[in-house]
Amino acid sequence: MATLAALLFDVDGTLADTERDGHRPAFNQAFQAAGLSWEWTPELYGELLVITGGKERIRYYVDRYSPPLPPGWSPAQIDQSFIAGLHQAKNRFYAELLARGAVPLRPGVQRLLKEARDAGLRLAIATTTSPENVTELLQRTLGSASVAWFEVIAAGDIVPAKKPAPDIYHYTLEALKLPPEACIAFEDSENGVKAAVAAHLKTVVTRNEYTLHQAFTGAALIVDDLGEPGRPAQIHASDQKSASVVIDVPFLRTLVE
Ligand code: XBP
Ligand code: MG
Repeated sequence: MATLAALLFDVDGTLADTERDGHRPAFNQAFQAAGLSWEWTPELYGELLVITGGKERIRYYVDRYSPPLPPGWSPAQIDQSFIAGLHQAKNRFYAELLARGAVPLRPGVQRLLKEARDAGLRLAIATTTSPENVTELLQRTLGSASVAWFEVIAAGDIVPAKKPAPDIYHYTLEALKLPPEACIAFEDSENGVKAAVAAHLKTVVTRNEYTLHQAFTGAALIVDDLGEPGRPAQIHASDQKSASVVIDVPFLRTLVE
């Protein structure tokens, strides 16, 4: 038994469905701008999501799928610095998509953040994505003041091993100076749940189109989304007896206290 002190949020797929309509088309725009004919369809992108981290995902695609190179290019050209350049371009295109409002927050996210702040809970981000992508998403969906709502924004290359390694959660807990028992993590994917559970965190999964059929071993609760008053979210697995729930602060306290 512990007292709930903080909520730790993943970003991609959890705060918003950023992958299919955000990162994926931005990767394609970056490939095109670099003169590459590569195209990541929604289906192929689902396969590539097994690898977290945009730079790591491009490397995996090149090594595993041997995509065509323009005439005169050699495979050695696709080195880490080339990939880093592609990735930076992808993040610029991603920011443009967010600025156009292409990626809204998932149901219940804005509500729960407000309720948590009103209840005096501390907030943090623990994500694999690049820090600039986090700031951009928060500013575009919740306004520029929202970045400061999060006491810790742990993102991207700040730790050497990305999810499913627990490092980003260890980093976040250390920065908050809190034990895992006082926190709840929010994730959408198997890789994310592995990271959170390995850091001994109670984890709520809001699954999405890409992660629907994944195994979330060790998760405390699996739902379709956080729900809204009058439209509770369906529960797919938990110790709770009810079939649907609006995930609010009193409910979250029952998970840890
Ligand atoms: C998110 C990721 C990221 C994003 C793209 O995983 O794996 O790589 O797909 O962002 P999680 P970057 O939600 O588990 O943190 O290109 O900035 O890496
Ligand atoms: Mg995620």
